[in-house]
Amino acid sequence: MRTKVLSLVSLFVFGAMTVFAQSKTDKFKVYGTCDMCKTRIEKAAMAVPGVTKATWNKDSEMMDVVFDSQKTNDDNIQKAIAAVGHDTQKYRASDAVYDKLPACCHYDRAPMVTKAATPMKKHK
Ligand SMILES: [Cu+2]
Repeated sequence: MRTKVLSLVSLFVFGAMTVFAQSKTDKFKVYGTCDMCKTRIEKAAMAVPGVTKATWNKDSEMMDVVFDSQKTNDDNIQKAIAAVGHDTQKYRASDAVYDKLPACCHYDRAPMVTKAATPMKKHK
């Protein structure tokens, strides 16, 4: 009887661990401005197979995602978002796609891609 209970417990623990291992939560920066951006960004993220939840915060420009780590990863999601015109923490949208966004959606692009981001040493 005792071993039966133990094996049931271990089976349950193992099962729970597997579920937790698959469902991964991540947070990263996505550049955007308005509610239209929010819809576009979330739609792009949700279209990635394995993504179960995608929420973009307009004020903080932070993206919260929940996904199955066996089906996809952080990079795939960020690439999908960049593909619809929004720069992310790791990936830059192509200029052609960015230019086609409605005017209200033209966010300030990441500092690293502007001309102002010249290395400090050159000023000395
Ligand atoms: Cu917008």
